[in-house]
Amino acid sequence: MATVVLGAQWGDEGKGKIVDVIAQDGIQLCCRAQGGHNAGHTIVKNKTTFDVHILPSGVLTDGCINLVGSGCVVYVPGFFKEIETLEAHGINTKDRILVSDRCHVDLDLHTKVDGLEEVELGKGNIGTTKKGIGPTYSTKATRSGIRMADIFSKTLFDEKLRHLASGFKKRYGDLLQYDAEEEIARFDQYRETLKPYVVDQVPLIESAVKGNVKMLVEGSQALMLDIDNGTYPFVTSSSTGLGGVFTGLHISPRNIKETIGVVKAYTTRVGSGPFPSEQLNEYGERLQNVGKEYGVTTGRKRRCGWLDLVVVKYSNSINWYDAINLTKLDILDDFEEIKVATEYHHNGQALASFPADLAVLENIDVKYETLPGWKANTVGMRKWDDLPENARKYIKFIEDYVGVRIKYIGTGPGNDNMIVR
Ligand code: 2SA
Ligand code: GDP
Ligand code: MG
Repeated sequence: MATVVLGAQWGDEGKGKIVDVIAQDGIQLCCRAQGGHNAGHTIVKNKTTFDVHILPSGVLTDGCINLVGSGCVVYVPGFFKEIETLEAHGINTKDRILVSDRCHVDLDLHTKVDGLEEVELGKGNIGTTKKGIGPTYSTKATRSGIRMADIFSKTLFDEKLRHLASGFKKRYGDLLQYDAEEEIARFDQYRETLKPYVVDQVPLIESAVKGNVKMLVEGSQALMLDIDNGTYPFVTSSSTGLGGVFTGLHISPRNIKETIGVVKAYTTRVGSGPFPSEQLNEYGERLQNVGKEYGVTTGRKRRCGWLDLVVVKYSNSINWYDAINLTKLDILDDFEEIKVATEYHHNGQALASFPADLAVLENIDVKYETLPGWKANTVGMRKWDDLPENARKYIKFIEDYVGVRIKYIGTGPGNDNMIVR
């Protein structure tokens, strides 16, 4: 049976931490189903901070096998670099990391194209991580992409890569500063080293399911960045919601024991696009500073605002969470009052749900409830009863509004800074 962890807002809710916490409970196989090295998941263990990007966070749990599933895109140099960094920090990764042969390969070519696409969009740019994610999923969808399995046939790989490069050259001309032969030569180096990692995940997952292996699925990015359900086009290019688990890993819905939605106690977003509860004022700045809200992959400042329950409810309508992990509660410790967005109004009418139309979204009036702060230190708390009364009220307010139990409450970055109810 599998536990699934999914981001419920615009990402960086703290998925890495909860994955690490749950992995301690005898998880044998930890999988990523989508995304690439655009992700940045932070785990703080014994006061040491680790960041993972393409590898599942289960890599930090002894004995846990980690699979980069078919729905992911893999930037091979980054994959090796991550392994190297972990090894340098004393993490033994040997025989614990697998990559599906169906993953698409994110090439330097895709990275260059990502940059050019953003330049072309000008002011309307997406604010991507510039890791080649969009172009890799694009070439996957147009059926010209290269899969991990293709790497092992040099003739096929070289031919596909040259074909792909010449297509983009036609599109971008001299703006595309890229040498296909250089990238081909790099893959000549990777070919043998990659071999032990690459597997056919179909029989692997089938036998894991049949053998009752304890599985954990780590979502990356979040529902509001989902290619179908997010704030399109200001989204990433993969299925970040529950649907992506099935296309990326082919488990059955019956194999899911619990789906956990990770919700930050306020809201952040990195990159462009709509953000109704954003606070472009001292509150936003305070959340950014106190919450140390910087991108783990790009170092960009994250935009900050109040918790938006319209967003969380919408994401629950799509992902059907069994439980919520509310994170970073401690960041609100010093606020006199805390606002929570509860309704969007458009032309004087309350909207039934998060709207698809960005033009509507631009003209909404966000309604807030104001709750009293608790003005007390909750850092490191591990018991529900120790929380200040107003903090408990804040949590219950969210629980009642969304209709999902808040089972885990984050009170600090460390993996032991957690209340389990
Ligand atoms: P992309 O690069 O094509 O996936 O970008 C498209 C949008 O998706 C957003 N995105 C993210 N949002 C939050 N966190 C992400 N990971 C890093 C982190 C981000 C960073 O953990 O901090 O370091 O900047 C992530 N990855 C993609 C992206 O900002 C675009 O809005
Ligand atoms: P992810 O992409 O969802 O895994 O989240 P990130 O790692 O990008 O960002 C979450 C940040 O918040 C990381 O720096 C975590 O160490 C930190 N964090 C997670 N949970 C908590 C919490 O409950 N309190 C505090 N203060 N920090 C937390
Ligand atoms: Mg992140």
